[in-house]
Amino acid sequence: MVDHTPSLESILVIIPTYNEAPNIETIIGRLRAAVPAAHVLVADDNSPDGTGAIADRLAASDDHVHVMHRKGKEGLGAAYLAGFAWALDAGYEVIVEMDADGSHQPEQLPLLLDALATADMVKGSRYVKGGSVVNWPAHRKFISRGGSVYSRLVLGVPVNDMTGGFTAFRASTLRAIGLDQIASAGYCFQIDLVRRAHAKGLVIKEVPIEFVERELGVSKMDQSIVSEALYRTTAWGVQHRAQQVWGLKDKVLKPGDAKKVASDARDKVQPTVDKVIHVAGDARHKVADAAEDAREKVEPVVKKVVHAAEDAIDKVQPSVDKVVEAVKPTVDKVVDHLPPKVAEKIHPAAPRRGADDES
Ligand SMILES: Nc1nc2c(ncn2[C@@H]2O[C@H](COP(=O)(O)OP(=O)(O)O)[C@@H](O)[C@H]2O)c(=O)[nH]1
Ligand SMILES: [Mg+2]
Repeated sequence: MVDHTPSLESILVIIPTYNEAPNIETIIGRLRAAVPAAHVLVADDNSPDGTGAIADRLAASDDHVHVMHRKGKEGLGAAYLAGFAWALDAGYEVIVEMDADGSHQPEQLPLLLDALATADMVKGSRYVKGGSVVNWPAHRKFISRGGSVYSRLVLGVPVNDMTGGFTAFRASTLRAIGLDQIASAGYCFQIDLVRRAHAKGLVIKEVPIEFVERELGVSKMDQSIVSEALYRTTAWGVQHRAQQVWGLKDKVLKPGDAKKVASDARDKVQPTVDKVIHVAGDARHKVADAAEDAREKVEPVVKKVVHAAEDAIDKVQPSVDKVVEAVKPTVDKVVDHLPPKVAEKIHPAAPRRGADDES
């Protein structure tokens, strides 16, 4: 699906924020230094700590910085969806997701952008060779790593860091994956994007990154975010497997394909049928020819027999006539002596005894 190289002059980095006042200025400064061409969109959910106001101040002095003020905390997924819509509308060719707290290092963004030249979507990955996590407590490592392995397995998607949020997309990728159907709010939003891109057959690459836990502010990760990721991923997994099974069934039984299967089968069978008809036709002609041959051969014999029989009859006839003439008087005499009814039956022409007497 990778079609053309996106312009690296047309990059928008979306930074979702909720209470990131201690981090927002630093991260934007680092990003502007690392990739000067990139534009930034801060998608702030009306942070009570004033993050939005800081972003506004930065935007006022830098035309590469933009701010989206959202009405309240609606989750990472909702903020990104609003950011994506804004980016596509503005015509950016490359759209990047990046956290505000410094966990995603702007200095590593060029690695993602380079890889995007031959991919539709590039994930900064903690779980490929060369990737790492710095300063994370054991339980966070466990949840993140476990979540990636679980979602990778149940969804059948060949990506190692499924929950990572440092990602670069081509605009075409976001358009292809059906953003309007995404309901995921928390971290499973990232899993959702990967599985959708994979389902569309898009090229997804991972590049190793070093993920550094935040030093300032607090994580917004909580139990409900983990639960949502778990139940949604499980539901998608079931759906994915079911689709695989139904897809298989469809391959065999799909009603729309019935005609095609039938016509394919007919095309395959037709030559054989033609051959059989041809052979049968040949055979019929051969039998007819053989019968004609036989008739031609037998006919003279039959004619000879008929002639012989006629000759025989001609030869016998005079003798038969003579015999008839010779026995006739005797027969007449016998008839004369028969009762008239019997005589008539045997020899209707015979003169009936007593007939003349009556007249
Ligand atoms: N707009 C918005 N941003 C959020 C929300 N929840 C988290 N974030 C941002 O998403 C990024 C990652 O969140 P963080 O709390 O650092 O998650 P962690 O790194 O997994 O602990 C940060 O930039 C947060 O400010 C939210 O509900 N709305
Ligand atoms: Mg963080």
